[in-house]
Amino acid sequence: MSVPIPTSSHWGSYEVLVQQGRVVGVRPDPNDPAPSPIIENTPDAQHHPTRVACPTVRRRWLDNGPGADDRRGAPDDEYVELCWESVLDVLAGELERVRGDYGNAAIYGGSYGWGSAGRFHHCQSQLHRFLTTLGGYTGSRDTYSHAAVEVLFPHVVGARGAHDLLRRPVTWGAIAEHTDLIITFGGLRVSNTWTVSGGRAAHIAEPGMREAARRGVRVVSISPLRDDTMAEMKAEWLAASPGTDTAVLLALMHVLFTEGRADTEFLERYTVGADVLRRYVLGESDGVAKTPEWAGALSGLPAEALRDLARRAAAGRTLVNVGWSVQRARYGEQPLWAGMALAACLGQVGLPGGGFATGYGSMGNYGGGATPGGLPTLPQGINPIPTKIPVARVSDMLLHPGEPFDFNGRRQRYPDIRLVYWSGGNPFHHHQDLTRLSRAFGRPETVVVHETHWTATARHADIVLPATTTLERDDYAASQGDVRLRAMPRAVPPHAEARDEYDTFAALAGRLGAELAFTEGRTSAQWLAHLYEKWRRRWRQALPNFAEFWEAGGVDLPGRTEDETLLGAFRADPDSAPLQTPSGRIELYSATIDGFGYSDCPGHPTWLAPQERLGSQRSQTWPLLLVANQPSGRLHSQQDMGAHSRSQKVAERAPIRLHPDDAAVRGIGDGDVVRVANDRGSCLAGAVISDDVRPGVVQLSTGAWYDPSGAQAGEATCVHGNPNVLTADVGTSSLSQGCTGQHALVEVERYAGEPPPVRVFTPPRTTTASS
Ligand SMILES: Nc1nc2c(c(=O)[nH]1)N[C@H]1C(S)=C(S)[C@@H](COP(=O)(O)OP(=O)(O)OC[C@H]3O[C@@H](n4cnc5c(=O)[nH]c(N)nc54)[C@H](O)[C@@H]3O)O[C@H]1N2
Ligand SMILES: Nc1nc2c(c(=O)[nH]1)N[C@H]1C(S)=C(S)[C@@H](COP(=O)(O)OP(=O)(O)OC[C@H]3O[C@@H](n4cnc5c(=O)[nH]c(N)nc54)[C@H](O)[C@@H]3O)O[C@H]1N2
Ligand SMILES: [Mo]
Repeated sequence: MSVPIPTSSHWGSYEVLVQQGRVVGVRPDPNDPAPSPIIENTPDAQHHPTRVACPTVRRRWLDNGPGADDRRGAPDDEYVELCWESVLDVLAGELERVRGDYGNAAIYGGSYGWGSAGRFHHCQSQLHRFLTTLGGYTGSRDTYSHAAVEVLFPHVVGARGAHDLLRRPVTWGAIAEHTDLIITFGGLRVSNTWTVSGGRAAHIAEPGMREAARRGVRVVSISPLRDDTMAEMKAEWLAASPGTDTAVLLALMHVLFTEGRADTEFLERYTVGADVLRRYVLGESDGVAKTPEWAGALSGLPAEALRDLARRAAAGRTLVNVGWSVQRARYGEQPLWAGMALAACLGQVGLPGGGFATGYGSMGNYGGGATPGGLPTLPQGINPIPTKIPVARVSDMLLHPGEPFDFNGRRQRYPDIRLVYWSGGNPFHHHQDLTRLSRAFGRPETVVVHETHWTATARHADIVLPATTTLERDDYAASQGDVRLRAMPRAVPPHAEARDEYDTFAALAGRLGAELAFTEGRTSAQWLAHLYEKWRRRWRQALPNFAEFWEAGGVDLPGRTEDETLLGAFRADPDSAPLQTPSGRIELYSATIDGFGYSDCPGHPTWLAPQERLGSQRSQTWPLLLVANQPSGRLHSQQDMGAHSRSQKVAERAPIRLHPDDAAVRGIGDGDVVRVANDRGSCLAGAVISDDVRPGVVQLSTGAWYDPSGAQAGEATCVHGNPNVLTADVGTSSLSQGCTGQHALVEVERYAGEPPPVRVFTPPRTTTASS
């Protein structure tokens, strides 16, 4: 008989079925109206042979001592298992050495990544708290998800407005009630709404979309993939060429301006720079009128469809949504800014169900209300080291210490990193141009990784410490905008010698004379109660105490808001509630940004032609545009060995979707193994032929575990299908320096001969210290 135990993950709350200390199955939470199939990955992942079993040190590092090493990540590298006490001694000594010789800024502790759900055991918070007690570390700022949103919008709508754009958009309920038309760039991808950082008590986006469709909300989906919007929404699909959204948006404005449909009263009262933008759109400032014909030639969309869309947008309540994928590309600031400009021209910013948004269909909590009161949170302390890099510039930092780079109006220099410490992220999943990243990871003297599994990042580390999974420890979970804080009781004992990171850091801090600063004298059980009670005291209303909360399995979150209108107060009275911009208005032209003098991010929304785009010079050599979007089978690279993720693989590899015409000219059939290549690298994938993909575009989602085992033999840079061997390691622009991983030009061909096996789901070669 198996016992059901409730748990929570980024992909939802559910129950694991436990038998004799093992997870044997899962069951959706009956209170979740739209559970995600990703939960089916958990049983296999929990007990997989790639779980890190013991504290482990790379043989070469053990033998040679710290130092740069180009062989980090070599598939035939050997690891030595040591006992916890020895490895902790070694690691404490190494931290001491690096701090002493180079100072704390030589430790890179940005440690970007999603880790797992759970408020206390959140691994990145644990690491940051630990490093802060030691005197600090070089950190990172912003996200891979939407750095361009984070950096651009404070200039356009002010800091508060930018925060609210991401955190307090109107709900799906308000859209169903008020919106006539959603124009969405990047679709409204249901599988993306299965996840939220921290997880959510119930999935609301899918039912929200259904209700909106039922109430007659029309959707125009501008996207290279038909199924970026679910069939029930009956969306009109405009299959624009990726990377041309800014041109499309400018053309929509061109129609509004030339046909007298732009809301000039709104532009006058609530914005600055509309005249500059208008002159640019009409071609008065640069000689190029941004007509629908002009945008049609770039995007492949019929000019008449754009004209018609602009007229319809002006005729009713229209919501312009720019998905995050659209800005995760070179010049990613532009479609965001142009999207806000279009919404301003329509005069609907600050009206319920109208205006601009960025995130519907990107994340499960977007449109699900807000929890402005906050959640129980482990304090990380204040990092005394001020150095921070834009998060996606990690390879540049490691390869070019001391060199200058531009970011948001400042010129900074990369720090000189000697020790890299990662816990709860997988840069060999998330970063671009993995061959270059691998070279960059060869530079530091020591790389430390805490992991549950032998990811490619763990295989680039000198010291690997085994971490427990969420199923092996007590915690509680909730996310921004969530409805309920849920208990996550331990379901199974820790795998082999895996430890909670809290205990690992406490033991390290003890060796470095900082134990009390790190633990404040509490055990993890005491921290759970302490953080909960501290949070509970902030509320005037009666909430259950910790013991009652744990016993009940959860508590509904107080202080939720659902009925706000984004930028509504500003619209009601822009003089008493101005935006925190220099003008107090929406900046359609920003003198600040213009003053930075960046050719890759000028002072108003501008069409800039990216290289990784159909029709570019580069596309003459690499004729297909690869869309590296989020995987529907899992979260990023997590649990790629699980049943649901595996069920999508084709011939063992990541599925790549191609249009029938593109497949036919290349002689590629359904199920074939193909080689996807450009001048940066190559990977093998399994072909799926589908006319849901726009001609000229191929889709290979991220997250197949990077497998370089066939690189030496010339089989491929990755034999498993990780698209980041193909993407370019370049920032969105000098303004935000965000991730541009969504697009890469490639060629695809049938793989001749017997394809090599995928070897990454076998753990690396490990010996014990005595052997
Ligand atoms: N080409 C391309 N690349 C992209 C994107 C794209 O669109 N295209 N999207 C980007 C985006 S938006 C993001 S957010 C990133 C995501 O990149 P990541 O967040 O780095 O990806 P994950 O696979 O979620 O990595 C989390 C890691 O944490 C580990 N982990 C889980 N629980 C624990 C724990 O308790 N302790 C420890 N120590 N480890 C734990 C997991 O095993 C996993 O390896 O990828 C980016 N990369
Ligand atoms: N199941 C699952 N859900 C996830 C994640 C996951 O790993 N798995 N990751 C989560 C994370 S961390 C994030 S940040 C969000 C990301 O959310 P998004 O960035 O919205 O997600 P993507 O799937 O990368 O992209 C959505 C769609 O945009 C379209 N697209 C790509 N390029 C262009 C373009 O140039 N123009 C237009 N108009 N459309 C384009 C693609 O067809 C793609 O399917 O997803 C979250 N949700
Ligand atoms: Mo993300």
